[in-house]
Amino acid sequence: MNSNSPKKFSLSPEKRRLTGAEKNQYEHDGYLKNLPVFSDKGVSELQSLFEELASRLPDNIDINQVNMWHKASIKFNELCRNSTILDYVEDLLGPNFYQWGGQFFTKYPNDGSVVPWHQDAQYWPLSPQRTVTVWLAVFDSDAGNGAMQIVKGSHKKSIVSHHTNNAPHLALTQEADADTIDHDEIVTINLKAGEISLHDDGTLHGSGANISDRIRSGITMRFCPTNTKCDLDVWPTFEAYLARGIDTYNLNPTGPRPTSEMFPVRKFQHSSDFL
Ligand SMILES: O=C(O)CCC(=O)C(=O)O
Repeated sequence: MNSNSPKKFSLSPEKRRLTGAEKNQYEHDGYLKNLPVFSDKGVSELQSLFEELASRLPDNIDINQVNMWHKASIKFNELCRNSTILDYVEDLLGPNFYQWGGQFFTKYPNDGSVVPWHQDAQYWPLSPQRTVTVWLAVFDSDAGNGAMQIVKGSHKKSIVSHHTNNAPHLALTQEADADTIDHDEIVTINLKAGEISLHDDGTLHGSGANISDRIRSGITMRFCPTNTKCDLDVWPTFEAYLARGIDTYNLNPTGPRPTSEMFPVRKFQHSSDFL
């Protein structure tokens, strides 16, 4: 390891590949949860990374409003190249895929923030719509501290009606209309720190407020098969970061791995902002 190589996080001895039944469940329900990635030691390392990166942000930057950490930080980028995470993603997407997003979704105790119900594919200009989101729990996440929730099977329906909601406590402005949520199918994505969930970009999801005295933070990593093209008229700063395999399609601009430890200051920054 040369001095520029970031440290690798310690993996859970229970890490594995997805079973056929899990792949079928993902296809049928639009999500999987409780997949092991990091050991207890790895969780401590992960939490230290969170503290380090969060403390790098100036006070006026909301950690939930920046989403390109994989372009800014060598350590974050390396975390997203973790072989166990990529194995799980490969089991769903096949051998060739890239990453385009890397973000924290953090709720400090009683900070009141809420993620409204939404479908990611509703506002992502990607075609075909096949992004898999990895949600990595930095701390335990459960109903008590505002864990993510999903509507099982909602990815099988078409995109539902959304409206704009600019309420300040919402982490996103796109919100699915209330009557599109089937409350009988809601599943809480409770995760132990160091575990991941995976969800389809058509799956309705959101999360309530953290009313506990415990922090809740997860890292999302967005992965697409290499035949996915972004509409650059909508997202001109989009860049594909090949995560595994080869890209024979070359449909998108690509970004270089970061070479230093920087931090994003707004959404959708281009890699050249971090050089
Ligand atoms: O962390 C959450 O509660 C929501 C995450 C989310 O909206 C996403 O992964 O797209």
